[in-house]
Amino acid sequence: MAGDIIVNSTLYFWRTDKFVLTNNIRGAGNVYIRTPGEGAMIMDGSAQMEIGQSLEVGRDIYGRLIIQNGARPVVGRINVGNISGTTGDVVQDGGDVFITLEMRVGHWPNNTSSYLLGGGTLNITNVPAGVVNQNAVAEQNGILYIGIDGTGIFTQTGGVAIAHGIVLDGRGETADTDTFNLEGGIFRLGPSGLKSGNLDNNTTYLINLGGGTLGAWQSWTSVLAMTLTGTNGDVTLDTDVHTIQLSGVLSGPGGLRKTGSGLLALRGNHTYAGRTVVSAGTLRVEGALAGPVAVEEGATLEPGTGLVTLTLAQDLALAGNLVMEINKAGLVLRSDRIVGVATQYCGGTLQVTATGDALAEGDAFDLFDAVAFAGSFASLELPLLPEGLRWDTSRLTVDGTIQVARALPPTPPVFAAPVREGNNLILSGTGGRPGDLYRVLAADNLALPLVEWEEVASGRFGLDGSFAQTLPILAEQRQRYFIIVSP
Ligand SMILES: [Ca+2]
Ligand SMILES: [Ca+2]
Ligand SMILES: [Ca+2]
Repeated sequence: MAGDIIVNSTLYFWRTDKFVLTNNIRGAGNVYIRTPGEGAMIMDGSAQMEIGQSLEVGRDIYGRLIIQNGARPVVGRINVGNISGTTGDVVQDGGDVFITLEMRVGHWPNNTSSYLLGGGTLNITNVPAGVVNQNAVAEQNGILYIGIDGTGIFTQTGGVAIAHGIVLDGRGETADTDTFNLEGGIFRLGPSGLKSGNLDNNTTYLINLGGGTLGAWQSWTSVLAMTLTGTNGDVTLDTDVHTIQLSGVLSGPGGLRKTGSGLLALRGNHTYAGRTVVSAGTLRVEGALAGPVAVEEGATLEPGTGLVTLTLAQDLALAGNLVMEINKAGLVLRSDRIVGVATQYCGGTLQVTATGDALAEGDAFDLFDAVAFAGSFASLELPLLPEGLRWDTSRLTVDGTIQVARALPPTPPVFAAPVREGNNLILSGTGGRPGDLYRVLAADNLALPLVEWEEVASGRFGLDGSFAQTLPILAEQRQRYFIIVSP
């Protein structure tokens, strides 16, 4: 059959062979795919499909759809597995799929259906009014549903997907486990984030995160448990400029890498064994991490919001910014703390911010507990202290404490041995406060009161506290005394 097909009701494909779609299909209706046995519909761009309602893969009878480069279907929904006991499978190796309403994998009961995204793009373009409320209400637009009355398995090994959110285990327990496997490619989520049905109360789901990127085109949150599998590497969580907040337990043998300039906020006691690498932006943790943690140059780590103890179990390597808060309320001194560290490699910047009452001599804050410390912070940004006080950081990389101490008396500048060059006397020395003004005073009689000494030179101490002046030696002067004063 040749020519374009207009579908304003429902068109069934019922084939037992693998066949390429060669008729353009468009209209307001549905297309149902039935390909029992070894059959499959292949979309490779030979013809295109643009329909307003549902493309159902596995409708009443098993169905299989293969989407390849060149294909550009635009459909209201893709439903995989429809009518009780009917299974469907979609394999997308390439092409660009546009879903204008929503997508369901494992739609009807008694089926386990799948979608494998290996390449191309999957775009669920609809934007619901707000974060989806999946508490016994109908499915909503903009969402990838993995398991509704049936079971859904969505696996991504490549390509780019985008949706307002993913909802797993939409209507509760089914025979198999609703599963999202990320092993490659990029999946960007919007405000609905990652949810489970019945307001996150449904629990028969698995979120397996390996190599690949879970991103954000808007800020999103999830309370769901996730497994960091390490399959094809550690998962990348790319916040872009947004915030991703995860408060379900993250477990498994893998690790995670935080990229993007925004904020990744982790809450809870996470047990994943792999590394946590902060490559860009801010990682804020409230709770515990089991594996080693590294903060790369330009990236930021902060324990929680407010005064929080971050419990680690392995090494902490700091090369970026570490932001710690301290607080004084009456006699009570509290601070953010990082404890349980094996070896803490210090580098980059330690930034400490203070709230509460004014600090006083003797106030001490224990910021870190580590078995061993290595290196030192390149830069310390500590709270300003009242006049006459200073920070004693001598134990910072010994036992993790900083303490308020009395300011050291200023040390006076001192002259080096004078040098004669012809009829000039060169007076130089060290020990001044860098940048401060100084004056050199002179007198013939050491007993003269200082106020009567003659100013013979002035200047500013160098960045290293040094100074130097060349003074002419006058014939009538048999002996001459010099003193340097500042200012
Ligand atoms: Ca389920
Ligand atoms: Ca904090
Ligand atoms: Ca300590």
